[in-house]
Amino acid sequence: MKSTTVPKIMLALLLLSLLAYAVNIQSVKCFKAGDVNKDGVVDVFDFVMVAFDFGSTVPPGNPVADINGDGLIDVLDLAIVAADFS
Ligand SMILES: [Ca+2]
Ligand SMILES: [Ca+2]
Repeated sequence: MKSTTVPKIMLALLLLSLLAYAVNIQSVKCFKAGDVNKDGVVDVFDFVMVAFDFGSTVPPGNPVADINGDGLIDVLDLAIVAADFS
């Protein structure tokens, strides 16, 4: 009966693949709460998205503009954008 062993090169490739996967996981973008449009930066466009529906309830306002999730798009949501502004 022939014994089957995994060549060391295969183990090395497996370890390299796992390492590359782990590095890739760590490079996933973490969006700040104020990044309303999820483009990776908190800037004037995020302010505009909140300002556009300012004073609205959700719905009909855009739910992503209600950053704190209280059902009202107001100064508290703008404050979150301002706090995260880059
Ligand atoms: Ca943004
Ligand atoms: Ca809100």
